[in-house]
Amino acid sequence: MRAANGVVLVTGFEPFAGDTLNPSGEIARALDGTEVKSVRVVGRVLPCAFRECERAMADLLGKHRPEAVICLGLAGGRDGIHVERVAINVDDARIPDNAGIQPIDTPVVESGPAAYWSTLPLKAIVASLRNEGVVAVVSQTAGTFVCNHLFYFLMHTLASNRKSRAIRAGFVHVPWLPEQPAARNGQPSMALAAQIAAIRTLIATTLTETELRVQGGAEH
Ligand code: PCA
Repeated sequence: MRAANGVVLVTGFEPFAGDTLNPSGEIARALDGTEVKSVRVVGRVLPCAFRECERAMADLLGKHRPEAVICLGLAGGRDGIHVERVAINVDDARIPDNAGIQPIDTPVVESGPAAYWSTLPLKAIVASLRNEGVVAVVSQTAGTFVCNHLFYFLMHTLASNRKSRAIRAGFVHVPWLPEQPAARNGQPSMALAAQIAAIRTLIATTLTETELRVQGGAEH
């Protein structure tokens, strides 16, 4: 049985790299205050900055004590919903973050393990999305920018405390919105309403799927 007043935390990011829109933040905003499987969604938009997003995440974990955490980010150029398998212990930024910081070959956590697996039910999520006609895959890299940084920080924080180790958590990359310039120039995109519906399905699967398959296996 799940505790009453359960909360699932969904985060997205503010726009970055000169963009005016970030679908991940729009999804978090749209889902805030809604319910999925009788669990309340707390949706928040995080700063796209290495240090500030850590602080914001730590505050949210302490304040809401969520039973699951799903972080979202934009991966322009990717097709469909990409459920990330692994967070790696490196920051290697091609561009500065929104605070002007550009770490190169720097660990996310000094002396932390090389990587953490997502604890979301990856294959069940992909299956449930495909079942609804959504393009979805397990992705093997969340990159080395702010998204991977937040993902690694989240998993490290949860793993570091016995009480939070069982919390399901992971990262999901979403594509451009059709109205964004890159999409107008032919890159893959998905309408916001479809992205929101897909993330609702993903949350429902996370809350109901009890079996966690081996995370390190090859993709099929
Ligand atoms: N995408 C970037 C950072 C913020 C976002 O939405 C990334 O993939 O790292």
